[in-house]
Amino acid sequence: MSQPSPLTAEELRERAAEHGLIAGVSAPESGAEGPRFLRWIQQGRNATMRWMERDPERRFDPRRVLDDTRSLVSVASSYFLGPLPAPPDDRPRGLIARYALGDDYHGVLLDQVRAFAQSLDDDLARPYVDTGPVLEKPRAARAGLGWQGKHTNLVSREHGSFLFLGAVMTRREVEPAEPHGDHCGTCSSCLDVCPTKAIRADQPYQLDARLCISYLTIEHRGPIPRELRPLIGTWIFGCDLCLDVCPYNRFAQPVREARYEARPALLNPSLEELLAWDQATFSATLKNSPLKRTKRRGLLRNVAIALGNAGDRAAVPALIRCLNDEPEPLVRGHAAWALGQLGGGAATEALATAQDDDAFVQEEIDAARA
Ligand code: B12
Ligand code: SF4
Ligand code: SF4
Repeated sequence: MSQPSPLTAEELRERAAEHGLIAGVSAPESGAEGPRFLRWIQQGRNATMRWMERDPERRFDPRRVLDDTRSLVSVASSYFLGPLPAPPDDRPRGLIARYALGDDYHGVLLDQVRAFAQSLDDDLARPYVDTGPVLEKPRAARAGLGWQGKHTNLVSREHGSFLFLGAVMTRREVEPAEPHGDHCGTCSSCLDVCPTKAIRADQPYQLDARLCISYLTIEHRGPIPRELRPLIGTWIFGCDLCLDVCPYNRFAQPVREARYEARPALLNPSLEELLAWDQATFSATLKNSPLKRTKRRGLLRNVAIALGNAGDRAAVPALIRCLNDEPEPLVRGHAAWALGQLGGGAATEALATAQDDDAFVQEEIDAARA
């Protein structure tokens, strides 16, 4: 198979721009991210995301995937849509990370990245958006698209930090970019705002996924550790606190990608209404939405925690119904916890008489009574 001819960095950027993408290139060899990634895994900071431990070297050396790789092209696309509307009233409402308010970016962006990869005239080129063994953030930083902020996400001076990333492995030779340099300076806003200290002031640039609300509400499958629940606030899918405070987002221009526009059902959703969703409503409302990832039981688990934290006793009847009828032990157990948090006569009475055959739910009921 013939080797595709080299491409200048400028030509590459132009081709990417035709597909709505910002692009840059790094050489295939691993940089500092390789040993750092291995250390992160050794420290267990990947929580239950055990897939990251499999063949870890593949993640920082693309030649283990496509042995002829000459360039690792990093791409970025903004999903910043500007300020979000305020909640219409003071009833308990859930917070959803911006990236998940519209259509699933995996589909939207991967189509764009695939089309861009085809324009490289390398029939072996491999496009990825979260879908392959690439450390997309450090790669994008090495490719000159921005830098990894203290919250670990890629930040760009022009586009802020609400950016999706992707990558293309190619045999095309393109001159690698000059890395961008770190512009966080003495700022520590993202470290200060993190409620769980998933990124600690004394360990910036390193995230402990075990403590991150984004991990807990999206990737974590079972019960959420009890001591972390109060810190989650009303986030029901993901968390944007560390991105929201980043001063570089002040300069970000809103983009108009219709597919990332917020779905009305997901903007300030009423927690009580969400708690009443059955499987059919869940599937119909969340077609092609990132929220499907948690399945119904994971989302309702998060909704129950958010209701427990919102502190509005008007939600007690909805939580009691959930305790009695809900088919998922995971949801019943977290509803019991929420009732314990809200307290008051009706909640205390419901907990006093509640009994459950499921050991986890019964343990939660006992703990909530206490
Ligand atoms: C696993 C994963 C998660 C996990 C772990 C997050 C993490 N920080 O890695 C969880 C579920 C928590 C998560 C959360 C989120 N994620 Co996520 N996630 C991923 C995924 C699939 C893999 C990331 C990975 O490999 N992490 C491994 C760690 C070790 O990598 P790292 O953070 O870059 O770690 C480096 C630094 O710690 C550094 N380092 C270590 N020590 C030191 C010391 C110094 C001094 C320095 C400078 C650096 C340094 O070296 C490490 C190795 O390179 C990527 C997609 C991909 N394939 O890359 C998306 C991705 C990173 N996620 C993304 C997004 C949008 C999010 C959320 C914002 C979603 C949300 N709003 O809820 C949050 C952000 C939370 C946060 N503060 O990071 C985007 C980020 C885009 C961007 N602008 O950077 C990505 C790239 C998806 C995409 N294709 O767009 N995510
Ligand atoms: S996403 Fe939320 S919990 Fe995770 S590091 Fe950022 S502020 Fe902390
Ligand atoms: S909030 Fe401050 S420290 Fe955090 S990434 Fe942005 S500039 Fe860097």
